[in-house]
Amino acid sequence: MSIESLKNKIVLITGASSGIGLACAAKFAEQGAKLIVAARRRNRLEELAKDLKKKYQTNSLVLELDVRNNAKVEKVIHSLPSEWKDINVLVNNAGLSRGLDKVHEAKVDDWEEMIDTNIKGLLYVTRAVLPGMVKRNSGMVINIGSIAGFQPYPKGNVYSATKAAVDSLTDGLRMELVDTSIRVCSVDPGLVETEFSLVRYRGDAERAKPIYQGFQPLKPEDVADAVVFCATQPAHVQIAQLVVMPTNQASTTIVHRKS
Ligand code: NDP
Ligand code: 8X3
Repeated sequence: MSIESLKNKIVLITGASSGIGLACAAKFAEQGAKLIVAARRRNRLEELAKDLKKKYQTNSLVLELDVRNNAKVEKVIHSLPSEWKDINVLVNNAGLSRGLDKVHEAKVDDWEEMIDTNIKGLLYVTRAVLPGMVKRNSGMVINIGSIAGFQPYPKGNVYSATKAAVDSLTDGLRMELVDTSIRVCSVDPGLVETEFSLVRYRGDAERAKPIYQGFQPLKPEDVADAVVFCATQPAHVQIAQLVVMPTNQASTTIVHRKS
């Protein structure tokens, strides 16, 4: 069965300034896709676009975008230049965790940020992009969930709930679009070494570092390979959910560390 080519396909990746999103941008570029890279840190995106141009002759469009701002999301998506309008693949990757606290001790602002980014931000971007896909009866939505979405862990309760919402929204969307050619999938990773923990602990590297020590965590490129795998299946094949974990991780709370 021949794989679906990504050559000249337009791929929008949110959270492309770091980690999994950045690795996805590179893998899609390698396959010949045209990239719309979105995040808040414009300088990083511009750096990425320059790199991809040099390595793969990729054309990229940089979107400085906070996915929590629905008015801005609508504005930038609806005013894309005509040659970038027909998005073929949307990778909803932008997301974060804040804090590691029991519900009765946590900061409400941390919850607001996670819920606003991981759930509402994903919905805003999807709401803006999906009508075009439906109109063309073509496209793919790939949501980055987490194993935390089906295996909540203590103190990561609210983050896990946001990722459960991502999986639920993914399933619901697939049902709503069953009479179309649009495919909807989630890629749900275990521990991936990115800036994720640094963000969770607000820049405290001493707390973040041990999370990825004593075993081999996933690299962002491993997850990007899974995302590209979903996006390159033949048109009649829909990978509904792909769970990717490090070999020495069995669940959110069971990680075998050597030291
Ligand atoms: P990083 O912190 O390395 O990357 C997160 C990305 O999300 C950054 O590009 C950041 O860009 C972007 N982002 C955050 N908030 C916003 C916002 N409001 N608007 C736009 N972009 C935003 O972490 P990861 O690469 O690990 O995280 C990517 C996704 O993978 C997340 O959804 C995370 O929940 C998920 N995940 C991560 C795992 C891990 O172990 N690392 C495991 C399972 C899932 P900027 O700050 O420039 O806006
Ligand atoms: C991120 C993985 O286990 O750190 O989704 O929450 S975990």
